Amino acid sequence: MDNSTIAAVATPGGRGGIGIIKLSGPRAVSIATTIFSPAESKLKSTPDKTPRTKENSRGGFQSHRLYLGHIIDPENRRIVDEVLLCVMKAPRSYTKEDVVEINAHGGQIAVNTILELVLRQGGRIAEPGEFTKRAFLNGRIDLTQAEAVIDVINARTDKSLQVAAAQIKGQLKRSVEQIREFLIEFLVRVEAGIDFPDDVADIVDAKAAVGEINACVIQPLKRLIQHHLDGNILREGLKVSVVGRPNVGKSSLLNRLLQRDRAIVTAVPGTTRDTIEETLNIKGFPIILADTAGLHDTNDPIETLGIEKTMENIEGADLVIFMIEANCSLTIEDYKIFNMVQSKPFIITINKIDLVNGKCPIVLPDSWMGKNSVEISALYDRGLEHLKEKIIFTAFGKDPIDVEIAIVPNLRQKLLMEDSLRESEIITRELENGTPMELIAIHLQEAIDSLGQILGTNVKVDVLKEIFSRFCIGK
Ligand SMILES: Nc1nc2c(ncn2[C@@H]2O[C@H](COP(=O)(O)OP(=O)(O)OP(=O)(O)O)[C@@H](O)[C@H]2O)c(=O)[nH]1
Ligand SMILES: [Mg+2]
Repeated sequence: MDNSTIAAVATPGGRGGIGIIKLSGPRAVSIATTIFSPAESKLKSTPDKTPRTKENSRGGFQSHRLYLGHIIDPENRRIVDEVLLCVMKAPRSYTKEDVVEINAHGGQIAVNTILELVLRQGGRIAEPGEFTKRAFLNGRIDLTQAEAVIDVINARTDKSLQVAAAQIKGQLKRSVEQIREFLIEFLVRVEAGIDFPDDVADIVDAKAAVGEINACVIQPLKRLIQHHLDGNILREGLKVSVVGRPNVGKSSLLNRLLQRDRAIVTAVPGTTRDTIEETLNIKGFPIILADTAGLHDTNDPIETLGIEKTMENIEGADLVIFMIEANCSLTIEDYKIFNMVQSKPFIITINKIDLVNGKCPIVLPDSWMGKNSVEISALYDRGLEHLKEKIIFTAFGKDPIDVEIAIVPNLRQKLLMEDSLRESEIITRELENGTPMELIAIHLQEAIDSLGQILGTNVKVDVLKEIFSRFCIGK
């Protein structure tokens, strides 16, 4: 176990009201004592209900209490900044180690100078995510909760945040633990069967075991894996591509949904050359909306490049908004684009409904009938609520993922669940075929290990490194 004392600036760079310097480790309090001069002359004299044992008044500081004072350079006694300092003593802290937080004024120079002083007194600069890594290594949180911390920091909308916050509370951890405990209990029975081969049929009832594994392992794992597919969109954002002929109003729609003039809009066909992506929040879901170059036959080399980008964007999209105009009959190009978007879920969006007094004269061909369609006016803000509902409905179905109860594994967790599921399915087949218990035990151990890696009980060092490298410094 690393015995160093780590330090970092926890607030983002630039000017701000406050900047926080965080320390964690065995020397955190003694470093604070060396560079902090309290406004009250005697730290110990401040009234406090906590019994004043040697332990909880270490360094003169009482735990979980804010002290006003100055950071002073011990070499020249120069005042660096007026600060509020808080000591959180082990184990009642984020990392379960002694933690000190210094709330300084938010200028970069003040914050960096204090960090430098801390480092000079024996602290070491923290790696990205190292505070959370210590919280994990010291057993305060499991790996699923540590990973949820990144999701909270990166949350794009309130729904994404709700899912991540539930995970920090340990919902995913509890589900995985429950499945794993069942498998461990079953392994104990299987091993007893190996030790007492004559009684194996009494110890392990193969038929009943198949049913139990199905109900307690296979079905719950399948549900969690499905949640990854549905819920990952909350983490990554739903990719929606707006495509159509030039001039149908794609950029106007982007601007209207964003409520600002992000893309250039003109009456000249072929205005948008490059794909423009922006993130917006539709009913709590993060949507990455791409406005694309209009699709048509052209010899213009710039437009051709733009059209190639549009095709790439369609390829990577989760959903396509296929836009046509209410005031023009369908063209051969519209038919071509219709065929092009067939591989994706799409919404036929008839724009410029204002130009036809709200009555769309376009008769959609039979083959287009029954497809999702909606009439809008991007210019006059008509039908957009309906379009938003269609986007959510098409992407998530009638019951969009219930964030109150959703447990959403990330990709790493999902892959390990798939490993465990595969092994569990092999086990049920082997039980049905009467395979010897020794072989079943091997697959059980594999299934248990994969779930253990999700929780972090037997995870490899390089995997940990990879997970925590995705954090920012100071967390
Ligand atoms: N009347 C009316 N005009 C619209 C509407 N939406 C867009 N327009 C007009 O249609 C023209 C083209 O709009 P854009 O948003 O630039 O169309 P686009 O599909 O992005 O066009 P390209 O970038 O060339 O592919 C502009 O003059 C817009 O003002 C609408 O709902 N009603
Ligand atoms: Mg455009």
